[in-house]
Amino acid sequence: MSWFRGLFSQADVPSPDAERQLLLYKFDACPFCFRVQRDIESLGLDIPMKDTRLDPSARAELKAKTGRTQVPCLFIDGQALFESADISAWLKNYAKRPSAAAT
Ligand SMILES: N[C@@H](CCC(=O)N[C@@H](CS)C(=O)NCC(=O)O)C(=O)O
Repeated sequence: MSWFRGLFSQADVPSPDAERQLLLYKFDACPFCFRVQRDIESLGLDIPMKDTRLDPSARAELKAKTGRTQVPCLFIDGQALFESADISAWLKNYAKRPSAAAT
């Protein structure tokens, strides 16, 4: 979806209109992560998460994949999306994907 890509500073973010494999890196004391987790809950999404403070290997994994340790970071089909506002906007669109209505 070309209109969608224009919303984000990060290139190659898969569009939210199809089923995607998601993984959120976060830690609990992070207010930006809290906001994303609150949105995930209110949207009724079930997304696997890794805590980079509780699990040093998760932090190392995030660093190895992206060169950064910043959270929240949402992996969408293996593509990293940083920035809580961008993540929340993507998730709000993802919750409206056509296949979500069928489940
Ligand atoms: N603008 C970012 C800020 C994210 C941020 O500052 N995260 C902090 C934790 S609250 C962090 O990951 N700091 C460690 C690091 O950058 O390596 C967002 O809205 O997601």
